[in-house]
Amino acid sequence: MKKILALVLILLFFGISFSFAEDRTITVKAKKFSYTPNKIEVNKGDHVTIRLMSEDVTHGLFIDGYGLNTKAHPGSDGSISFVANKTGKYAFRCSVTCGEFHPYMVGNLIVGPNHRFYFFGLIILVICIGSAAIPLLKRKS
Ligand SMILES: [Cu+2]
Repeated sequence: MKKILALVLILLFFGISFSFAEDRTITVKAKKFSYTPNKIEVNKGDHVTIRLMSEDVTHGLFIDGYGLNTKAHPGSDGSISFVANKTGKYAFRCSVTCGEFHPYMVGNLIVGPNHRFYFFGLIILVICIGSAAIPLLKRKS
């Protein structure tokens, strides 16, 4: 029983320190009037760095909901670093007026649930049920 408890604790420790969060660096290229990519998908808890590169004029990138902003000049990249602690779909838009179609320069940040968290939870649940069932099975035989 003590061994099983130790195993659960070790798994929890590894789960929390390694698997629940991932470092994600995404390079977004901005040019009149679009972003490439215009869809960024991460998981909740990820440490996200968005590097913004401009291919023509000065552009910005503002993330709704997170309230984060950066600017990129041609040859001088912008950068945003944050922890994706809110799930959902958030639009990001250009925060520097760059031309007539500037209001349409948008993309989406999608923060999904942390599947790894549930996966670890499931493993721990299986171990707990297993450890409870073994003494019962032994008693029967
Ligand atoms: Cu722009």
